[in-house]
Amino acid sequence: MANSAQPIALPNPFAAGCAWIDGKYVPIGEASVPILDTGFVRSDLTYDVASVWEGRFFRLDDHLERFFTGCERLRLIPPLTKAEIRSIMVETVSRSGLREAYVEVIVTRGVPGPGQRDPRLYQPRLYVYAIPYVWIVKPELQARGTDVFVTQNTHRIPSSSVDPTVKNFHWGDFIRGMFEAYDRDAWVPILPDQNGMVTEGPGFNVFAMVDDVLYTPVRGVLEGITRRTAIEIAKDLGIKVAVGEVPVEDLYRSTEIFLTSTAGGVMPVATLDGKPVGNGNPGPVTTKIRDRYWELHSDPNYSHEVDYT
Ligand code: PDG
Repeated sequence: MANSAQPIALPNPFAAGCAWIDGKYVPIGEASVPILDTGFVRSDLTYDVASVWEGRFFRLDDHLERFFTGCERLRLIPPLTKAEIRSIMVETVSRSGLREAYVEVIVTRGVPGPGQRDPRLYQPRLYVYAIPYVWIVKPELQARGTDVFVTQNTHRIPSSSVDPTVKNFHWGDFIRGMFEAYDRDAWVPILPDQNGMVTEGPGFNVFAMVDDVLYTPVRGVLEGITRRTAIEIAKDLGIKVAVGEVPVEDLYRSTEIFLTSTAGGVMPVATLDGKPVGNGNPGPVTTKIRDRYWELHSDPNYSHEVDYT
């Protein structure tokens, strides 16, 4: 072959995603977990997910604060400082080149030594990865609103067993709820607690407009960063917000319902248990909050630029 001095543009090995494990950055497809990690075999971990939109991290420090509070509640000591973890999260995105990313950080209790059973003795392990942005409800479906089912045979796991304010992988109730929803031709479930109060769904919080007040459950839920943003936006817009107990019956008389998550933003609901919510289209309050939510992604008070160089 002829000798050529032409530089060849190699494809970025991190383009599909970049992970940080054991001090090294690896392509997402090569990232793996030791099989004895108690995060995997015991769900003994906490995690958080932040997002990058148009090359900017959204409320990263709020995510990190929640993450560290979660670690403390589980008596998990992260192996690195908040500042170190923050820069690794940024670096995974920067290496991937992804302008729209889903960025997850996990701390597990670790890998027990041979015969060890005392979780106090394990070395906590850190995992970080960035992959392309994830939509719980795809934008095309958000435009018309999604279809939701309130589960009848699945309750949210009680808070006295698993603290929902600490982000966790105990998704048995959610996955069961998802199958219940699919069986009813719905896309996502909303899970009630054992007293018939609305909690949340697989990866999102729930809001409902009832008698011109915007309700969202106070207890039994993750205190979502998107939830917090939606509450701030609603208050700013002069909408009355009530963070309290929300009986499932109230969902059935609501004029608008939307779901909130880092993975998808503010997601309008078109039908509940097969019946239209309001007139069956995304409502005016939902639309205003959703538009403002995306606008804030370029606001320096809420977001900061990723350095991709
Ligand atoms: N409730 C639960 C149980 C969640 O897992 C999430 C977010 C939320 C509420 C909303 O919180 P926030 O607004 O801070 O995102 N979980 C999704 C995981 C998503 C998935 O399904 O992959 C997220 O962090 O994006």
